[in-house]
Amino acid sequence: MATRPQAAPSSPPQPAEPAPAVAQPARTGARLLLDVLLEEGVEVIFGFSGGAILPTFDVLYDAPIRFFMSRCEQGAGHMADGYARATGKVGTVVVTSGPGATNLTTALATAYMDSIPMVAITGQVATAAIGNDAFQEADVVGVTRPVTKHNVLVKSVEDLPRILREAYHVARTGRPGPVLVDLPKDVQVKTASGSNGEMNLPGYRPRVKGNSRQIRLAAEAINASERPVLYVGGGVISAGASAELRQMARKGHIPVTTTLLGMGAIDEVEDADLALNMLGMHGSAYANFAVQASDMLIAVGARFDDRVTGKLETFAPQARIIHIDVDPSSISKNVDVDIPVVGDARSVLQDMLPLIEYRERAAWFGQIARWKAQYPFQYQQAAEGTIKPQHVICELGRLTGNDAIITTGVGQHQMWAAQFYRWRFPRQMITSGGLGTMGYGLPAAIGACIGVPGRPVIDIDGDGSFLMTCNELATAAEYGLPVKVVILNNHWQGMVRQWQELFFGRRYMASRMVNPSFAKVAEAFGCTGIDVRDVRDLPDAIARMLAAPGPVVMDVHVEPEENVYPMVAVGKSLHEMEMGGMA
Ligand SMILES: Cc1cc2nc3c(=O)[nH]c(=O)nc-3n(C[C@H](O)[C@H](O)[C@H](O)COP(=O)(O)OP(=O)(O)OC[C@H]3O[C@@H](n4cnc5c(N)ncnc54)[C@H](O)[C@@H]3O)c2cc1C
Ligand SMILES: Cc1ncc(C[n+]2csc(CCOP(=O)(O)OP(=O)(O)O)c2C)c(N)n1
Repeated sequence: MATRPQAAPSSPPQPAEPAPAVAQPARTGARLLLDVLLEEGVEVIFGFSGGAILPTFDVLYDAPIRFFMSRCEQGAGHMADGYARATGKVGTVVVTSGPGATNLTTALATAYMDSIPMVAITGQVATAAIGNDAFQEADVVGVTRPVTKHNVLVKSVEDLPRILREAYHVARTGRPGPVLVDLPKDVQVKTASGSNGEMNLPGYRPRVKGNSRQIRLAAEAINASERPVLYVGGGVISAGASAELRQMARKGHIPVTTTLLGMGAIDEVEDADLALNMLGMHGSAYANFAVQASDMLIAVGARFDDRVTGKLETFAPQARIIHIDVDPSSISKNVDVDIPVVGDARSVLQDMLPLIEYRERAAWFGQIARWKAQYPFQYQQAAEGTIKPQHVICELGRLTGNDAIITTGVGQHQMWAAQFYRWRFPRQMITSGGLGTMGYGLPAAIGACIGVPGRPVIDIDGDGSFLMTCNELATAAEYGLPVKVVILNNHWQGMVRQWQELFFGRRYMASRMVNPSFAKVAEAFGCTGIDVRDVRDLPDAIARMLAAPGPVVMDVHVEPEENVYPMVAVGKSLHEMEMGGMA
C-alpha cells in the first residue's frame, strides 16, 4: 500500500484546524470514517479484526494508510501508544466488539495513566441489538469510561464525522489521553451525505497560556531562591518543551531532576552538571537529597506521584513549590502548591524565560557535587563470568552511544534502565509509569519502530514481562521490523522477589519463573535468537544484535538475586533511602 503524503499533525501536537464544511455525495459510515482519518493525517493504524468491525476493515483494504495487524488487541493498543510516545502524533487502534474491546482496556488504561494521545475505534453490535446480550456485545463505553479521557457510542451515521474529529482533538489537546469511539455495525454500513463534520465542543477549552501575574510571581521566587530544583515530568515531553526547559535550567543555573516519564527532557550527557537524573523510590540519592534540601521546587508537567514523593508529610519540607501544569485538577492534588501556573509547559516556560536571572549558587552546586561523588548509581562487580543486570544496561549505552529509543516492561529491569542508560533526548524512554503494565515493552517497541524508522529501538525487558506479550514477535517478524529485545533474565519476577525478600521474610510465593528458551522462542517466530551466559560474550552479542537487519531477542542470563537500589520503602521519606551495597 502506498503511504499517503505527509499531512500528520506536527510534534508537539497542535489543535486540529476546523474542518472545511464541504458537501459530499452519500458515503457509508466506514467510508466517512476513513475520510476523516485521512484528513486528520493518520498514516498508521494498529489493530485486529472481527465481525462487528468488518465494514471498517473493508474500507481499509485499499486505503492509503499503513495497517499493522497485531496478534492480540492489547498488543495493538500498546503499539499505538508506543507510536504516539515516540512521534508525538495521536496513535490509532481499530478492533472489534466484545472480547476485542475488552482485550484493549489494559492498553487504554496504560495510556490514560501516562496521558498519552490515542484514538481507539471499537466495533459494536448493531444499534437495535444493544442491550440484548447480543453475540460479542459488551458495554464498552461503560467498561472504558474510567480509563479514557473521553468515550462515546456513535448512534447515527450523521454524527460520526463530528465525533471522530472531536476524538482526535480531545486526544491531542490539553492534557493528552486516549479517546474511544464505539461504532455499531449498522452505523458503519448506513450512508449519509454531507460534510466531513465540524467539531462542537463548547465546554472544552484547555488553557495554553499561563496567567502572566502567576508567571511573574514564580520567576521572582525562583530568582530569589538559594537552593532551587526543577522537578520535570512527562508533561514537558508531551508539550515539546525540552528546549525551553534546558534554557531555563541553564539561564537560571538550576539543577534538574526528571521523573521516569520525564527522562530525556534534559540531555544528561551534555548538561551533566545540571542533571540530577531520576528522583523518587528508585531515583538517585543526590536527586532525592536535593529535593529534600531545596528551598524552591519547580514542578513542570509532573504530578507528584507517590513513587516520587515518598511520605507526603515530609516531602520537600523546606521548599516553596511552583507547579506548572496544563490540567488544573493536577494542581495541589497530592501536595499543596504555593504558586500554581495553569497552562501548557512550553508556552509558560517561553513567557517565564525572559524574567529568569542567572545566579551562581556556588554553595548549592558544591553540595550537589559532593552528593554525586558520594552516592553515584553503582553496583558491585560480578563474580568472574557472571553478568550483572546493571552492566548490561551500561554496555547497551556504550555500544549505542546512548542514542537508542528504549522501551521497557515493568520491574527491576525498568528501574535499572532508568538508572544506567543515559537519557539524551525527549521521547527516548518509552515505559509504562502510572499503570506499570508488564508486557508493554515489546508492542510499544514495535509502535516506536514504525513511528521512527532509522533509529535503533531496544526493548529492555524482564522475563516475566516479555512472556506476557511475546506473541507480538509474530508481528515484528511479519513486517520485518528491526526491533531488538534484550531480556534481563533473572528467572524471577524480580521486583516481586525483591519485595518478598525485604518485606515478607523471603517467602517467595509465586514469583519464580520457569522459562522457555527465549532464543528458541524467537527462532520459532522467525526472529533471531541470541543466548548470553558469560559476561565476556556480551559486547559481541550486543554488536551482533544491533547489526542484524530484523527482529532479535537477546536472552541475557543475569545474576538472579540482584536488588534495585537506592530504594525508598513505602511510607518512608525521600531522604530515608536503603542504599543496599551502594554506600
Ligand atoms: C516499578 C515502578 C517503579 C517506579 N519508580 C519510580 C521512581 O522511582 N521515580 C519516578 O519518577 N517514577 C517512578 N515510577 C513511575 C511513577 O509511577 C509515575 O508514573 C511517574 O512518576 C509519573 O511521572 P510524571 O509526574 O512525570 O507524570 P505524568 O504521568 O507524565 O503526568 C504528566 C503531568 O504533566 C501534565 N501535562 C501534560 N501535558 C502537559 C503540557 N502540555 N503542559 C503542562 N503540563 C502537562 C499532566 O497534567 C500531568 O500532571 C515507577 C513506576 C513503576 C512501574
Ligand atoms: C500486568 C501486570 N501484572 C502484575 C504486575 C505486578 N508486578 C510488578 S513488577 C512484577 C515482576 C516483573 O518481573 P519481570 O518482568 O521478570 O521483571 P524483573 O523485575 O525481574 O526485572 C510484577 C509481577 C504488573 N506490574 N503488571
